[in-house]
Amino acid sequence: MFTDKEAFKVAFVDDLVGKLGKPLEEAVNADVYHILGSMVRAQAGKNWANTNLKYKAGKEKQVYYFSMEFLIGRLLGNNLLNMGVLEMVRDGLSELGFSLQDVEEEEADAGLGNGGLGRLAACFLDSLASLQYAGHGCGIRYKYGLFEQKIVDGYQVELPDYWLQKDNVWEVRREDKSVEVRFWGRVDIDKVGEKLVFRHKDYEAVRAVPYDVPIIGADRRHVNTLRNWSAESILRPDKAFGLESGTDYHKFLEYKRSVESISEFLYPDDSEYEGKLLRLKQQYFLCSAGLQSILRTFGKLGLPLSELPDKVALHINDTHPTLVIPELMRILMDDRGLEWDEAWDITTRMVSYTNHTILSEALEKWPVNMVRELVPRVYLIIEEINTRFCGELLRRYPGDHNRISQMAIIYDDQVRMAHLAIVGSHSVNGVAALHTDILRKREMRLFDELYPRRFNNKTNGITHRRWLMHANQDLSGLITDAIGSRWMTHPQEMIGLIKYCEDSSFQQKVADIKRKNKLRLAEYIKSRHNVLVDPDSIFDVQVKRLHAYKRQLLNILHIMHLYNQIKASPTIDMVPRTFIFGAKAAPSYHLAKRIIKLINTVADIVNKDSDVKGKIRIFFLENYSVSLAEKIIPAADVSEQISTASKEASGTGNMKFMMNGALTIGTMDGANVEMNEMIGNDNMFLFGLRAEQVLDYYQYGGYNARGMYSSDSRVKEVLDQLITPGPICCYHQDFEHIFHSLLDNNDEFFVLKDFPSYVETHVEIDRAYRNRGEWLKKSIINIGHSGKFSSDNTISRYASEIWNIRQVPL
Ligand code: B1H
Repeated sequence: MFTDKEAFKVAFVDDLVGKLGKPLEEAVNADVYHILGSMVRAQAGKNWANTNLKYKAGKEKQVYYFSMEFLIGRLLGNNLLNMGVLEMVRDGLSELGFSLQDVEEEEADAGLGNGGLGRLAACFLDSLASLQYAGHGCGIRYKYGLFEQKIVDGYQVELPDYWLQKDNVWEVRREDKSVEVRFWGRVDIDKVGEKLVFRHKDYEAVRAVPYDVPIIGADRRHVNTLRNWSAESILRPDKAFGLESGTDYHKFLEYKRSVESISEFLYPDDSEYEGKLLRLKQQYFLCSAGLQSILRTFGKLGLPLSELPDKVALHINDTHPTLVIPELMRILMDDRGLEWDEAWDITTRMVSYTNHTILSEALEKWPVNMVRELVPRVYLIIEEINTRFCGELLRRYPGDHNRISQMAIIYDDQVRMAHLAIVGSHSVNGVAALHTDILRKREMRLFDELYPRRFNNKTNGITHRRWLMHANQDLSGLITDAIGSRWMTHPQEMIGLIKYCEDSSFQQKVADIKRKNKLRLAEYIKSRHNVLVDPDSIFDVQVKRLHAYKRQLLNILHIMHLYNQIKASPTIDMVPRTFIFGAKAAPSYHLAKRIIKLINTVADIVNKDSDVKGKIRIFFLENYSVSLAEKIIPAADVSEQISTASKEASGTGNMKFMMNGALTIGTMDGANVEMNEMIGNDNMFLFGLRAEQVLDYYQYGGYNARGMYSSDSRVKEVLDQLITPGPICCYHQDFEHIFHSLLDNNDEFFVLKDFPSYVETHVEIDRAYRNRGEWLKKSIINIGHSGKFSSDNTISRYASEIWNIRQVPL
């Protein structure tokens, strides 16, 4: 049905009329989405079944990527792209009177993730399938994704994201693949002969039902699986609760409600963690259900358990699925009868772990009591792992109790999940060179000393299919015109663009595409804010989760300073700028919410002020999400990557902007450092403290924020505006909190310290933008080097250096 345009049109109309029972003329975009999506699903279905047969027949080693988040966004456009029929379908639909772009808007944006960590998992799935690897996702089918953000009177308001209310054509419920997950209860220990036998009694059973989503690779033949688990009550609760007698109906309802809450919603924390029981329940639910299903698949191969590590790799995306380790031990020992040593050898050879942050508030530590009560048998295994590990340490470092307490898995009545993950795996990777370096030399130094070969770096990546080929189709076409189409499968070949960086006709084409993308975004902004944005202004963009370390505050304080300058001398010469923000704050993160309010307050004042004469405009675009990112990023001129050095493990937005030709203003943090290695100081705008300096300040002290306030009149002016009655601080004490975080708490993230160099660097940007040829040259150099950040590249390295899997041609 996708062989050619005419065949497609016939099949499409036929399907639509047949399934919906209405003539084509009456079809609305939602109908078209449903029919087209179902056709794609059906087509992919055949390849899906085929792929699975092939993997099974070849007994191929498979990798399972366990993640609490998969921020996949919309699938229709990307599936059409990967199937190689995007243009054909677009033309076909247009001949039938529909716009594919409008149809794509009908799809719910699957927001089952917070930010970078979840989006990385989604990019990895795309690369795994596109590179023909047998690699699948293992996640949770949250009924509610990350909240929908509304801005009301400048404040963030959160609404539930009931994404399933919209038509979801992709997932398949697989009732027959359900498994049971057990919580609570107690463990009876018996001795049978020499052997201890552990029996989990009086547990509460939960049914885990998988919903499978096909992940279509770019050769369309490879279709892997994202298996998302949903929690339901077990099928015969009447038996479990003695309902025959009719007395326990309330108990049953209570049970059902509590079970369903497990996959009810995604925790809205990013780079932070909440020690809530329900979150721990979610984690164990994912680990146990995932493992049971993986072992069932392995069982069909008829191989001995000793071959498990040759056939299956398990990857944990941060520590959130660390319970995979003790849960696999439990299954291997209690259900399959292996001895500890053999089970441990198998487990550690199978599991690998990615660390995504060194922020201490994000390091998971679960209270011992909570773990022991919720999953009693698993807790006993964690305790045993800890005992054996500490024994090993004691033999290696006799008498060094200080070291041992620093490294222990259980300490101070808490289970340190990162320690469990390091000890129970064969590979620990950071997500950018600088981040891995800090892990090895500082945060995890003692572990690196103990296991020097375990730590390694895998710099993050992004799929160039979604972020360039789909989001920026014109640029993608231009690249192909210039260097041919091989870059689509070998993104590093984008480097061939460099030879055009000074070619003025190529530069002009790049500029025209950027302008077109800016006009498109301007239209979107007009539809939301009813303001016409000047497409010839510099689009200066910061979109990412709101967090103090990401320093949206530095950005808005700088804008306040610019505004002060304009008010002081209204004829000041500057290239007009449009500052664009998009950011969700965790609902309980008060400081972050104040910063949103500040951005909106400043925006209100500046956008209305006639003195400004369009020199600066500020827009906070609400509900930042994957689909909104796809509209914003191709239109950006300047990419703000301004985290406090050492704090942003990698960042991936930085890569998306680079790939779309924006120039970065950034600190030497995360993957910015590697970007700088590729393109040099001439092609990006660096500023601020280096990571070493920041870490030294933390270690040895010596920074005085008040000093900055009293010595720099620009700093003093903007900070005073936060708390003295005037246009910004007109009522409430909205911004006192911000003021105090900077001065009384000595500016933990060095906003004031980096302010002067940030201001200067923006002046440089203004200067550089005026030289169109030079700017476009830099832009092309950025695009040309960005192929190195394709997640295809990242995934190849995970595959060969961590998972030991090979490509499976079909
Ligand atoms: C990242 C998280 C994270 N690091 C806890 N850590 C969460 C931690 O719900 N929680 O409890 C959720 C997310 N997310 C990000 O990962 C880093 O900050 C980015 O720098 C990095 O690019 C991204 C992908 O590696």
